[in-house]
Amino acid sequence: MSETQAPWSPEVFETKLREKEAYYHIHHPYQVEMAKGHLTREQIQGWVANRFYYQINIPVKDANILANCPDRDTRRLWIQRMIDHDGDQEEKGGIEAWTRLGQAVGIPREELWSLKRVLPGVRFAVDAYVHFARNASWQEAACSSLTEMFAPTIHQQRLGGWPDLYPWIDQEGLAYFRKRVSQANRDVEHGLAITLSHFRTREQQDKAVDILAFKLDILWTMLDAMWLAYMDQKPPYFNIHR
Ligand code: AHQ
Repeated sequence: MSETQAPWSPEVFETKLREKEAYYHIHHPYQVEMAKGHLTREQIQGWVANRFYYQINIPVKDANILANCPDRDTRRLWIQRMIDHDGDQEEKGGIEAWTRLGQAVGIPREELWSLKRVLPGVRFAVDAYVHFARNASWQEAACSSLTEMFAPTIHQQRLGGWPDLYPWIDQEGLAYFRKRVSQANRDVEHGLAITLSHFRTREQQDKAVDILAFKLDILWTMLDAMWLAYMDQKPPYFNIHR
């Protein structure tokens, strides 16, 4: 049907993308309970250890986008995302900051990096994101990063809430969220420009909205796996006694 419909204007297209905020993982019960200060130390640690797998795969995802992108001007901008996470000579980077967050919630560096706590459901969701970025066009993969349109709010929610809600967490560990607010806004500006200019026909625009929904599924599914394991106390094979 959409192939015969007139394309949305850029303004309407952006609105359609932003309307997907309703499905953002800030609304997942795990994040809702976190924002209320209801999580135990184990539930916070489980979230930090599992999100670490997402964080270390973001630069791998972005490297796949760069590898697929023949446009130098795009690459010159996109490569900054890898540096933001991997660091460079000046900055230690976001992966190091997340390691600091791990230590702040009581997970030693070696344990976090061992990935021992990463749940199968989280691993599959994150790997699906990396595989998508590897196999999709660089423009489709850029579009999938636009869940970050909604990220500044969730970072600010943690920065504003955790000091009072989780006073046992060393606030040094929150540096990652502080840095991410401005980085996310800059990334979204570039990702949105690519998306609004690349997806022209109504059919392509519908596809872009579906790609964003796919990425929202990835974020939601990660938290589903964590809910089962850390809230319901039903980690994989919990009922198998050998
Ligand atoms: O810390 C996050 C981050 O670096 C990124 C990169 C971006 C992408 O390329 O998909 N998405 C993203 C996100 C980060 N943090 C998440 C959070 O809840 O802390 C949000 C997530 C996103 O919205 O996709």
